[in-house]
Amino acid sequence: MTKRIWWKEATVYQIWPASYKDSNGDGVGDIPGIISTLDYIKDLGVDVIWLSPMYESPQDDMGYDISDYEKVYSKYGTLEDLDNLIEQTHKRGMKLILDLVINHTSSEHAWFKESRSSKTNPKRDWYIWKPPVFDKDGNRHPPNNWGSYFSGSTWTYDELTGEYYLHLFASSQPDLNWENVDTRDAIYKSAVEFWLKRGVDGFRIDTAGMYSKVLSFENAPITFPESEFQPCKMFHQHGPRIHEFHKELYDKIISKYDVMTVGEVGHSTREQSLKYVSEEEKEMNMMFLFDVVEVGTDPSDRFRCKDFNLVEFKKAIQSQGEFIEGTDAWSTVFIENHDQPRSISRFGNDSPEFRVQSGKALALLQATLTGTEFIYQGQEIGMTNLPRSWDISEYLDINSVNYYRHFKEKYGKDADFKEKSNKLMDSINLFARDNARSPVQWTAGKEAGFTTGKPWTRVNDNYKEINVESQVNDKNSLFTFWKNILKIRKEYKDLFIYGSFKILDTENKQVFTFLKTDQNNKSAYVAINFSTEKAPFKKLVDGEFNLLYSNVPKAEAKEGILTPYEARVYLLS
Ligand code: TEU
Repeated sequence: MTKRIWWKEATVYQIWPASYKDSNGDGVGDIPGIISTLDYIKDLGVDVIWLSPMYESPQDDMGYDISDYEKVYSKYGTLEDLDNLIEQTHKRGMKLILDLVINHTSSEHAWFKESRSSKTNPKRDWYIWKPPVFDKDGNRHPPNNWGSYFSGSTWTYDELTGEYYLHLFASSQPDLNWENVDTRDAIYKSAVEFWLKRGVDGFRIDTAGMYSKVLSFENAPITFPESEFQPCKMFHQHGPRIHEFHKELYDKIISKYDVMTVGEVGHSTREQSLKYVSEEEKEMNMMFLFDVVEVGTDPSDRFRCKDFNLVEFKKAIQSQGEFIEGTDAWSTVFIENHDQPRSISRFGNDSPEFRVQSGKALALLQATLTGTEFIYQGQEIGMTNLPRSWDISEYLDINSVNYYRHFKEKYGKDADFKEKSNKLMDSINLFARDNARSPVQWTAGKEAGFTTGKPWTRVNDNYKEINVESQVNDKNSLFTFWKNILKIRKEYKDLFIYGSFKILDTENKQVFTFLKTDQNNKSAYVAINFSTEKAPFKKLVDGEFNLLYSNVPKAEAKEGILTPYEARVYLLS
């Protein structure tokens, strides 16, 4: 039987501080703002809060570019505020985990400033430096053709010492050199131990598969012939020493505390996944895989999206969760985070007619799947993607901004640029990380009650219809549905949190039906209509069906029919 542990049963709520709640009117969310809402979070049924980076940072990548691991970004508050947040969270019986960003620092970090200062500086080797390559005409080029996640080369030339440094993300996010043991020890001490000693309960480990690079630094194969720079995952994802590094981090620091860790790994085979999260490997407790959130996208370029259908969605859920069956490993359940669009806009339907109902269907889906459940701020009230009518100037994320800039440089003079750009804006509107980053809609009042000042990024136009205030006391709201279904998940945890999962209608394009079964062979039957049309409801297994919960009142439910986005969970006996 799967071992019962607190972090397996926890419901985790992710807070992205800049857009959560502003307490002082400067337009940016802050820690006192978070503290003021802890009772709300507790009321939802949350056990653990994951706080996205709140460290000192120039904010080129919204805090995923850290200039000092031991300081709090001043707009978010002080170290005292953070200590207070830990205390207040604990007081309510919840836990707090932080984001651990250790693949790279900001170029403003003191370590990088030293490293770039000269070739002989003792910290030179703390980052990854390489000499330029010159062609036969004497033109300077980066050491190879690797393309960054944020467009352009992964290499930036530094005039001072005449070499390039590596950055898988923005040029202001230089990659740390994990090959150097002093670097690793400094990371463990400053980024990890410093916070564990202050009482945090664990970490979400950023880019957890990327620390070990293939040291040949050879050219990547050509994936996109029209581009100068190419996807280079095979040279930095699950690199040769990645497991040695994670084992060392666990062994030296993490194992000394009763904390939880969840690594952002993204893509891996079953075999690779188990190396990270099998309990006996002693690396991390669980991981985020992107099978589900990236269904229908090109994983090398999120803005080259394709259509996807329910069949692919089901298969993605299957592969993301199934690898733990029969092992001592653990998995996660999530469909939103700060890097993803809003789930109702992507997997449900955000039109006024179906928004709430499809939101409830997705909530029921998540709450009945195996693994630790993660919810992203605003998901509980059904926040949606940004309006398509907004133009590129409203998009502030470095990922979207750089992408559009490169696109314009390349195609800006084409006669059909307007058409091309419209098409790109369709996919930016669907996939941009900005969609998750608009301010949380607390009320129907000015700036959605997020701030009394001018918000740093624009509030979604639909805040009058979608906000916390109108939902907390409404028994039919999405918020109340979430609250109820999270309670049910806990009450029947053997089935929903720990149970095994079996899809019963893989090829059905309209309805998703699956079975959850616990260690005593008791089962739950889940059926969800993922369409805007009526669908037949079929009992695909034998047994007595006892309705446990649904997004349609029992009296209105029809025997053989599922209305649009109707979702039901039955106990079988
Ligand atoms: O993301 C890492 C990552 O691989 C992606 O989800 C990435 O954001 C996406 O592919 C870009 O198109 C993590 C953080 O979650 C993200 O917010 C940071 O920007 C990134 O690391 C760098 O620290």
